[in-house]
Amino acid sequence: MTYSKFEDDAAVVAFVRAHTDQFTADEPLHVEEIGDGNINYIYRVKGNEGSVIVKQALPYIRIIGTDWPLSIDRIRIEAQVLQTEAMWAPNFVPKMYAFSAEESAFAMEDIGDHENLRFAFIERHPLPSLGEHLGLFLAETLFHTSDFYLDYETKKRAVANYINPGICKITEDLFFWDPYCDHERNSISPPVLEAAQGLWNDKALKIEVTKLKRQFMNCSEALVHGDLHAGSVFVRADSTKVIDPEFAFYGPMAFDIGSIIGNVLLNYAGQFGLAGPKNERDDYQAFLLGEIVNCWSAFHKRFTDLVAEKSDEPTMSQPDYVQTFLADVWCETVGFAGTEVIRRTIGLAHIADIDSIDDIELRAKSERWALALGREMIVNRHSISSPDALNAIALALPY
Ligand code: SR1
Ligand code: MG
Repeated sequence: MTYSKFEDDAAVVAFVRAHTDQFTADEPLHVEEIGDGNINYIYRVKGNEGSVIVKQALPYIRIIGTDWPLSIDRIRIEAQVLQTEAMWAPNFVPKMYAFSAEESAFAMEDIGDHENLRFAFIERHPLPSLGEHLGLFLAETLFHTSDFYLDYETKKRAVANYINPGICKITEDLFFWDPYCDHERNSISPPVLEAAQGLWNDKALKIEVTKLKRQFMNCSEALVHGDLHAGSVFVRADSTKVIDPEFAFYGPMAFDIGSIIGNVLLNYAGQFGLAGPKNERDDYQAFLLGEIVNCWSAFHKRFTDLVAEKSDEPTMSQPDYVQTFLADVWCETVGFAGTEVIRRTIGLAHIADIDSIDDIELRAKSERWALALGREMIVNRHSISSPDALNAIALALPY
């Protein structure tokens, strides 16, 4: 089958009318393409009152084109993951309305009353429940898709169902290889080149990154979101929604937790380059570090409670095992967070938190700070035993 982009607005409208009952038959619909992501096409379809979002995947990466082919099975995976997440964490994901394999597209709830977390961070919007919400989302989705909850057969069939090779290869390359060598995909600002070269020549670091890569490739622990950066989260003061699980697969729980914590720390780094009084920056950075603590605490507590309430697997439900397990997950979380911090600073896919700093020298200070923090997190993850210990490192690292 050949998959092609919706030809025009009428095709998007026809898709929505054929697959959902969100609009009346005679209601005029307006289509707007709103996607600013790297990979797919996203449309908002508005009626007289309501609206829906349509997402379409094509057999290649949108920002690169047909030179980088990518299986459209990712859209099937994304639709199924959104439905699985909705079973366990319904408040934290948009509702899925319909999926069509023929058009490699789905329609879902419009969460346009929320704003993207990346821009909320850059604007320093107050988000008092962010860490707690993310921790709960992670505990519910990761516990209920793991061996702590699923029986042996269901779990293994789920691992097979979510095999996502082309997508995982993107992460294997962009997180665990490109930033550690002089790769053509990297994007390195000239004043940061020397610091990047320091990483390329850092044998101890590269061995530790390879250990994390092995973990990413071989630890089929839970159905992870797989791309939990700030752009995949939408927020209001009282609500948090996680979108875009097209990178989902059975991987290490710590990869998700580390990805989002890495993004909090990247925004922390970007705060150094924002204008405004120092006390306001200090306050916002303190808020960010507090949300790392809140996220891990909420995850830890909810996961521990879920094991006590629902886990009957005889070995994993042994008293006290979960605390050993969570200590290991924290250690890996710190390492994966470090890889996210580094790859967003000198790899292919940068982030606005740092790239929007206009002054190249000021931006380079944030970038060098991020590289130093990321390295420390990867190499010394075994001795960074808690979120407080991690935050102490961020506070002590000179800018
Ligand atoms: C070519 S894809 C680049 C990045 O965009 C996605 O959102 C993932 O984060 C991926 O690494
Ligand atoms: Mg995405």
